[in-house]
Amino acid sequence: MRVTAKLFLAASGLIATALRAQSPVGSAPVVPVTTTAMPPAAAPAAAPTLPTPHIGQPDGGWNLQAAMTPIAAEARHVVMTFIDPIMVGVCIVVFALLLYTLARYRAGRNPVASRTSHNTLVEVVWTVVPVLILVVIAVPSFRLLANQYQPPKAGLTIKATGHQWYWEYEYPDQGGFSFDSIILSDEDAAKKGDPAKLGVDNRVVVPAGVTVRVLTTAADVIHAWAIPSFWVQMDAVPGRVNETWFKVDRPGVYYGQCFQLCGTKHAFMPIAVEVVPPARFAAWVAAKQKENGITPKTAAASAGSLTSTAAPAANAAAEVKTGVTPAVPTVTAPPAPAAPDASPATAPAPAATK
Ligand SMILES: [Cu+2]
Repeated sequence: MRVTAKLFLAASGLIATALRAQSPVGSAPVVPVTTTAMPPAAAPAAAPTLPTPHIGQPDGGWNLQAAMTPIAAEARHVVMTFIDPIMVGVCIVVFALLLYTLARYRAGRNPVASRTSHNTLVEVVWTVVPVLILVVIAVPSFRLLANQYQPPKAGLTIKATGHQWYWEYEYPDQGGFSFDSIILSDEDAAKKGDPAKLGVDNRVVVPAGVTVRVLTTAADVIHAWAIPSFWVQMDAVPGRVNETWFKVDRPGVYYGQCFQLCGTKHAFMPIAVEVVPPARFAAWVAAKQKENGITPKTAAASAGSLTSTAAPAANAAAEVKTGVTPAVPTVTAPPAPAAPDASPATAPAPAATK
């Protein structure tokens, strides 16, 4: 028993040394988003964006998907360089102790069984060491959680409603148009360049570099809106609205799925998010508004409350596309509550947002 205790102590010392060597707590540099390269010049508005292999979709590997948002980069760093090594270390120690015990205390070597039933030192060690490990893990985990729940000011709000078994999207600040997003057959997905089982007929389109707030709800049972490469997963619950957010700088197509068992076709309601340059987003919004007979009343309504510096250009592009004379924003509503980071370009907040 004394030998076991010594082994335990040695093992916990090893873990402590390993943790110190890792030492990501406190000084952890936030890993930048791994891929910031922009694709070639923006394609014409009509052509759908093609996904990039291994980006924003499962690639059969063991690791988490490449991070496409700052939060995903931070989460990936916490998991892969911090929690994974601790898990591997714990497994090695536990299995080594198990093997040692099996060999050392086998019946053949111990004809007279030990009657030991209690060892204070060992009991203290196997209680304190796991507690310390959990405390060490808690520090970066809580920091990540806090960052996730302190989103920057949103530039665009979209609403995702889960149905059995498809998603419906609404753009409340762009005139409130909505559309359904339904899975494509494997043949149609291949034609469009989408991975099998992940392609949809209508993708969610959002502008690059803009913080997007996603409101999730459901019309029948509980679903969940999730994009692994964004580190976003939020339940969509009937009768209530949840909120999550993401900000992606790199234009491209990113896939997710419903993450809540919601019925027989749970696996067949994928999510495809197409991130496009702001000007192209404005053109897409204008086309959608035209299709739905929505006339943007003000410049602000055409591109919503995009707060990035690209917003004015986006508005202009939307006006050109719709042929709407940009009514000088007759702002009657008081300016939105002054947020410290509110840019002057966003002053004309859409009057009818809710
Ligand atoms: Cu679902």
